[in-house]
Formats: sequence, structure tokens, C-alpha cells
Amino acid sequence: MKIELNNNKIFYKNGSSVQEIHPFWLRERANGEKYLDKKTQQRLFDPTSLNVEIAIKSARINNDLLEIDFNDGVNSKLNIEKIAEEFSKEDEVIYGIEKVKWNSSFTDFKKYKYSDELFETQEMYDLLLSFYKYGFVIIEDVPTEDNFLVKFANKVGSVRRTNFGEHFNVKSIPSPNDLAYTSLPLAPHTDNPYRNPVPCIQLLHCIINEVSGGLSTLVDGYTVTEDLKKENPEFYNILTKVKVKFKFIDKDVVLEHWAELIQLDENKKLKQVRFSPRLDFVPILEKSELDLYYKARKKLSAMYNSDQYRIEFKLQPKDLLMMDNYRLLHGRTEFDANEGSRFLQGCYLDFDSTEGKLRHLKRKFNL
Ligand SMILES: O=C(O)CCC(=O)C(=O)O
Ligand SMILES: [Fe+2]
Repeated sequence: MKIELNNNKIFYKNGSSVQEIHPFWLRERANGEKYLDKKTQQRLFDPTSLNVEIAIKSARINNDLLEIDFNDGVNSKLNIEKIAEEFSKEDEVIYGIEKVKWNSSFTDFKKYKYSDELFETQEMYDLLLSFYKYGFVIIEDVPTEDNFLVKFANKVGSVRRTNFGEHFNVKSIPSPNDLAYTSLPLAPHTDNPYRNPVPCIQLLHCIINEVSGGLSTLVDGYTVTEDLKKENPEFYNILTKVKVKFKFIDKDVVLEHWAELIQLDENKKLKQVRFSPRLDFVPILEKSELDLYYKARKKLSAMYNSDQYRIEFKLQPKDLLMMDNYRLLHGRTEFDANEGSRFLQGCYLDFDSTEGKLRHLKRKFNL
């Protein structure tokens, strides 16, 4: 990447492509102390109040700085490398991390160890990278007293509170408002598809686990939906188009949200999976369309539930599982509550927490 000057116009050259940089784009980035607050990196002026016809009076390059005098009297010295960083139209820090697809053969994943210092270390950066690659991470030895889970979440970012509270207790109870609070098996599902927005990340912290069953299960929704796209594009397509209603009710609230089982982004890449077949209601479509939809959902469900994709492991007390609720499905096998206690605590985070922490650690360690 190179910056070139020609007749008070500024060009960037990248390989064989040469493009003029709009003068206003440069003027908006004026960084003298009158224009930019050094600490917050926030503008001290409102660029929408400037004349859009702004022009460059003169410009020169001094080593790694591009110095510009604009025709409104403003002088600015811009770091050329910083300009280059802005050429990407996507968030490269997060989208640059390549997702690794996995299936049931993925058993040798790395586990991380908790320490009070963890959150500000390069190990934490590595942990977050691993989370973005695989969609989950396990941290061992996380203290269990006084709902430590919430403190943990708030050290990563800010806990996402819901109507279940800041955190929820997953144990078998007499009159539950959700099947999670029984000893029944839970088939692979994503949490809370009836919320808008859906909580991005789920944390499950094992406090007590005395039963022989109750294994935790995970499925990579990314692997499954990519396989479905290859094997049965018609099924895949309808599941990316039909919006279904997800619903949760209890005595205080009625939560509803309409969305696709496989939601794509504007580039047709996977944005989010939702799967919770006890809570979804498809609208009345043409009979032939519903015919296809039901076959497609059945196939997707069979894939999510097949041994080919699922990993199973037992969470030990103090283990904390952090998983991407937009990518992974989770569940558990049945357990016998007469064998002893099984007690997990859960809470949610949103992606701004993990993204913010990851960028901060990248900056801190110059990575
Ligand atoms: O009991 C478990 O291991 C998982 C429960 C669950 O799915 C949840 O709390 O969201
Ligand atoms: Fe769940």
C-alpha cells in the first residue's frame, strides 16, 4: 500500500489498483488537538456541519505521515499506516479469525485454567481466539462461591441480564418454568430464540455434579448447516427464508420473536442458527411450501441430533463452559436426581463483551 500525491489529490495504490481518497474523508480525520480528543479518540467537531465541497490546498509526505492543508485553514498530519488500516470494509479483527468447523471427532480441545489475573493476559487473548475459532471454550478451576460466574462474566465484559435474572440456577426443581430445570434430557438447542436480540454467548458454570449422567453436549451449527447446504440445497434454502415465531411465556411476560432457523448475513454467510423445537411456530404457508419446510426441519433436526456431529463431556465442578449461542447448539443427557446433586449456573454475554476484550488485548500486547 502506498500513498501518492498528484496535483493536490491524494491516491492510494494497492497492487495494481489506484484510487483517489476523497478530501472530505481525510478532513473528517483531522487529528490536531483542536479536532480530536487524544484520550477518547473522539472528534471535537461535528463533520456534518462542514462544507462537503472541502478541498486540499497542499499536501506532502514526511516519512510515515501525510500532512495536509485544507482550504478551510485546517492542517492535519495523518499516519499512513492508520489510513491503510481503514481500507478494509469489514471488521478484520473479528471476521479475520477463521472459524474452524468441527464434528464428533473433535475431542482434544484445549482447556484453559482460571487465575485471578487471567483477564488481562495474553492467555486470555488466546482463549478468546479459540472461542471465535471453535465457538466454545472451557475454563477449569473457576471459583464457585457467591455466584462467581457473574463476576467472571463482568470481567470479560458486561453480563446480559434477562427476565431470568443476572444468572440462573440450572437444577432439577419441583415446578419449573423451563424444561432445563428438570432431570430430563435436553436435545441440542440454542437458548432463548424468542428474545430480540437473542443473547449471544452462554456461560454455564458447574458448581456440583454428583450424577453419572447429565453429560453436556455440543454441536457445531456451522458444520451442520454447511453440510446441509451441500447435501440438500433446497432444504437449506427454505430454512434460510421462512421466519418462524419463537415464543416463551410465564406469569410475568410473553416473549416472541420471528426469525429463520438458519439466518444469513448480507453476504449469504451464516449469521445465526436458532433451534428449539419446543418453542417454534411456523406460519400458515402454502401447503407445498410447508411440505418442504417440514421435511427440511426434520432433516436439520436429525443432523443436529446425530452422533456424527455431537461431542459429549462431563463438566466437573469449577469448569466453566462459554459458548457461542449464535453458532453452537447445546444440550445434556438425562440424569437421575436420586444419585445426587447436579447444579450448574448460567448467564449470558453479548458479542460486544468478547469483541471489546479481544481488541483491547490485541492493542495491549501489540498483536
Ligand atoms: O443442564 C445443562 O447442562 C444445560 C441446561 C441448558 O440447556 C441451559 O441452561 O440453557
Ligand atoms: Fe439451554
